[in-house]
Amino acid sequence: MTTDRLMVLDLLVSVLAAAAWVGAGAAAAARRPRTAAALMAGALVASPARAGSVLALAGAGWWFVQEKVTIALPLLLTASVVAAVTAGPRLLAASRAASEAGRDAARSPAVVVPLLGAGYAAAAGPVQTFLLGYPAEPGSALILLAVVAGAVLLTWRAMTPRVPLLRAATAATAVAALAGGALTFLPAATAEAATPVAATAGAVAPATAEGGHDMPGHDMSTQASAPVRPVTDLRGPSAPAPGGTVRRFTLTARTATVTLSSGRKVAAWTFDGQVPGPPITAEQGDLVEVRLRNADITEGVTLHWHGYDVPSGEDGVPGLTQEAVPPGGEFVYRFVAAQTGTYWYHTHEVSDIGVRMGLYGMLVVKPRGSATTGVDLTLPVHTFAGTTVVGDHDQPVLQEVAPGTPVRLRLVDTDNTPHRFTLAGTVYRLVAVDGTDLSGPGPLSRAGLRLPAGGRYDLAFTMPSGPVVLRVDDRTEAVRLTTAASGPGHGPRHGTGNGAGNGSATDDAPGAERTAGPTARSDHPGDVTDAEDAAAAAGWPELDLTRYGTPASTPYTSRSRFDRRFTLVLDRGLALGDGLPIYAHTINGRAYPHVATQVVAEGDLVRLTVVNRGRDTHPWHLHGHRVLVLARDGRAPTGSPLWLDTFDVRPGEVWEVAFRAANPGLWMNHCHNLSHADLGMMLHLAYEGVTTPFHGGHGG
Ligand SMILES: [Cu+2]
Repeated sequence: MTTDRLMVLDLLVSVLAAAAWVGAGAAAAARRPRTAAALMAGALVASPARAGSVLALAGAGWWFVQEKVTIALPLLLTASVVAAVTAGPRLLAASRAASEAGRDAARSPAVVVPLLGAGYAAAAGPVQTFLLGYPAEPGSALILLAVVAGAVLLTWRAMTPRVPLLRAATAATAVAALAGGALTFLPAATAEAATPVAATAGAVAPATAEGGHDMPGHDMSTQASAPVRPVTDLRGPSAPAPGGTVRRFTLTARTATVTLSSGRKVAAWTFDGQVPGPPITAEQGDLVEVRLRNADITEGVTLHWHGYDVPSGEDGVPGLTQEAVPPGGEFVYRFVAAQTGTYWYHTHEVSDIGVRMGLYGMLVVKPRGSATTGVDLTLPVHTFAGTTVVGDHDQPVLQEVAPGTPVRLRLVDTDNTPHRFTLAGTVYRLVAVDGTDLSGPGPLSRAGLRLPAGGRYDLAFTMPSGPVVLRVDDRTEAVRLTTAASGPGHGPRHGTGNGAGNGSATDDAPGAERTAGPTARSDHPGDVTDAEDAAAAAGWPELDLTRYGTPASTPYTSRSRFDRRFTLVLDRGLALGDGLPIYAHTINGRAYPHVATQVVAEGDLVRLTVVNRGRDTHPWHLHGHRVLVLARDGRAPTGSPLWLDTFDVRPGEVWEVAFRAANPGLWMNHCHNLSHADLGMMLHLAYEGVTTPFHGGHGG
């Protein structure tokens, strides 16, 4: 059983146990001893069963059961034994008696209070898991115990005025609650004062108490020797690499009404009045210079180059690497286009709203001197007011392509959630992920491709003699490629000009007019899929990227010696946000800006473990570095090495990734579901000695 299912099963068992105990107590109070006895029997099955489900879940890792093993399970089992011993015999006698006296005996405090008490104790488990999350700490555990004890005392007192040692018990409960409160809130209050500094100047003085076990490799002496550099000194060069040219762009952020392909108008925040913004294209080695201007985005705007490992001062994180550009202001970004492939840019100021409203565009870098042949479409998928839009198309992108033409489709997910793609009508290859070419990508057909939020997949194939259809989420037809002779695609050629990717389409290249050569259809007669059968495509199984392609050597592996190891346990729970307690998306029980900064030294080999014990998918995104996947759920990839900048950590999953700290600076490390990031799921990765002159309170 998967960890995710075990988590659900355990939750189900814990709720059943609580319901059975509370139900037994309620039935006894209602003078129904037989019902009460039956429910108690159920509770006595469910409670030990919970021990079994917790034990099974423990196999996935201590992170998944920490609060259950230390608090919830001991509490449940103890209360169950007490209830069975004290209420059990009385309840059995009462249910056998079947008389008025028996009914009255059932509702005595000696029966009802232990049964309800076991119910409160059982309910404390799921309440703790949902409200407090990982990790359980002594303070919150004391508060939880005090709440259970208080509820028991209240119930008891409500049933009879003669509760033994009521005053002493009440006092003990109050003391436990106060102690728990002090343990929980006093460190938080001091952290509040310390952390905004620690979060940014963490590079200078990172040895905060909350660093804890997350910084085992941290050594103050190495830090002292690192030269102090402000992040504003870590800027791009002013000249291209040898052979490259300077590519200058100006992007003006402004509100605009954008007309989609159907004629529908949407209010948007745009770069240059269009959504997506103008594509930025370059060849490897070029110097990209982008002048960002802000016309009227009152919240401010920046440019972050998603997946592109620019110098830290060009990374566009407001409050950390620059101030957000206000209306009337500007900022010039410069970087050498060192990485080839498919990337994107977006604002990082109030990015949850800004990106959703349209402040994003494509960044595509091709190898130097690579001849453009065939069809190359950049297809950013975005949701505007509930409608799936590809580029600026809310209708399928239609394009005629001559059979035999090489086709490349660059899929980009600019939303907060993953999208599932299917490509029907041809055999194809997934040639690149997050801009990096895969090793030995084999032919694919009848596959569902799940693209994480922020991620990119490049698909390549040779145009067959029939139509090819790309669908999103099994309902939206995104792209329909037809040959002049085939199918219903004889209409206007929406795919060119202002089409998907805003002109990234480069059809009608020399290769496009060739007559049919060997096609996938004749190469793989058994593999070709019917482009028209949308229902069949919806049933295609999801491609497991960790088993796709062929292995290749990597500069490090899971057996390498790591200089630093960090673990991020993702969950939900009450935590202190930016000043107020919120129901946060937490990292190790904390929310931004109170998550300990990860400190590294230049040259370190860093291992990052990301654990998701919540119910949401978290697309994890580290700025400034590609990470190599070492393992998912303990299993190393058996296919191509996977170099990613965004990886989906689904409920119950444990990802192990590694990177070389070779890009000094101050970096965001966060969930790319930007609404989760907004609710606390962010932290900083800081190189020793790098400082920021900005306030450091980046919130999105
Ligand atoms: Cu998330």
